[in-house]
Amino acid sequence: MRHRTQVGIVGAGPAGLFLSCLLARAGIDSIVLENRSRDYVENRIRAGVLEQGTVDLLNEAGLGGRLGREGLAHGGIEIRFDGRGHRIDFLALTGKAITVYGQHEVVKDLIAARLAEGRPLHFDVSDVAVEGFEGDSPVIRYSSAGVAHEIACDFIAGCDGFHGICRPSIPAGVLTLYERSYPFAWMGILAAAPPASKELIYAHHERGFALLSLRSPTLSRLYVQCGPEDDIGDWPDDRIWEELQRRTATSDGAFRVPQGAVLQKGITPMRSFVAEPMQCGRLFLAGDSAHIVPPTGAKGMNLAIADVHYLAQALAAHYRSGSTDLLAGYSARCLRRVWNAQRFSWWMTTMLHRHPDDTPFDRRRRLAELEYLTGSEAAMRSLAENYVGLPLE
Ligand code: FAS
Ligand code: PHB
Repeated sequence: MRHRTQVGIVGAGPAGLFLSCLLARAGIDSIVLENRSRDYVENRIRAGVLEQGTVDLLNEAGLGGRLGREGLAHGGIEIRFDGRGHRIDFLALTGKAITVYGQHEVVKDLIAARLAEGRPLHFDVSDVAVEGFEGDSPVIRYSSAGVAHEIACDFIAGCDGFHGICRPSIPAGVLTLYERSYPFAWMGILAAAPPASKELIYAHHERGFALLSLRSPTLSRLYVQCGPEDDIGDWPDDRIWEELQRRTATSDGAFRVPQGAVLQKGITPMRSFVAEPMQCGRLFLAGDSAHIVPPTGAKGMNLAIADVHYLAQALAAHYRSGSTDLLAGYSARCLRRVWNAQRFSWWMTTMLHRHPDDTPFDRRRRLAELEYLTGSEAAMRSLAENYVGLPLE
């Protein structure tokens, strides 16, 4: 079957879905293709922290209703080491807060909005292929329910994540890839347990990093640093609870991590990755298809939202006036924000984790860095302004 649209979007994660909503508000038609089921994407637990800029963009697009009711505004985070907690007061240092609201909730809201408008969003597709994007007539091919489809479009948005097909479809020699793997990963759980604290706690400990986050007054989102090759079988629930407790213990022995049923468990590898440029002809990459940050800085989803904000502006300018300036400048504009987020995420990750090849000097130097950070208003302001999100260009 043949179809025609202005923008073909591959991937229904935060990037693809938010782009489709922004294009609709600009009167631009799009078709979104997703190779997983709706239930799968709506229940895949991932990011949890929205920058103020992300919340503003969702609100400006009329998509912030439930976020406004259920999102949890946080005025700071705690950095914990040597049994002591140090609060980084975002509001005092930057005047901004963050909002804790699960990525899967954002995805639910975006899907509901897309479907309520009766606009095309196809789940469970297969055999997606993109071609012709180096010329003027890009085409997306895919199958659905055993039927072969072809979408002729003006532009393709590759929003299909790190493991998608769009980036690999770009001919060899076009992209420059920048990569760094870290010698550790995160074991993450979603637990039916009340949060241990009102705000997030990032803990540096000689046994490894731990992060105490949350989703609601009855749901905790918790992470412990684990080996890069570990798998879920290496981490029974009681080992996870014990490590969370030991790595976040306070010197007075009073702090407790409330326990509860583990509802989801998963290991997230730690990598930094950037593909430059974020476009090839009429194919534009956005979100994880173009870049990955270690989640320590809570940047991944926020970068994806910023990318498609820029891409929607560029496409709207093209259809409104024929101008191609913003399209030509899309990649460079995104990459300025991406590389700053890469730097911040790398810095948070290397500062807070225990590195297996650390020397005694390294361990002591890292503690000195944490002492300096939590004792210097200038250093805390630098962390705060990056964590809450730098202004969009
Ligand atoms: P996504 O990966 O979210 O979405 C891409 C979509 O494309 C998916 O739905 C996928 O099914 C679909 N797709 C893939 N191939 C396709 C094909 N061939 N055809 C059609 N569809 C296709 N970030 C944080 O800030 N904090 C975190 O704690 C955090 N935890 C994470 C845990 C995991 C396991 C992963 C993988 C990522 C995590 N991230 C985290 C980063 C994450 O939040 C991403 O930054 C965010 O999902 C980026 O959104 P998208 O670019 O839309 O990509
Ligand atoms: C989360 O709540 O899932 C979360 C919060 C902060 C991070 C990473 C993940 O840095």
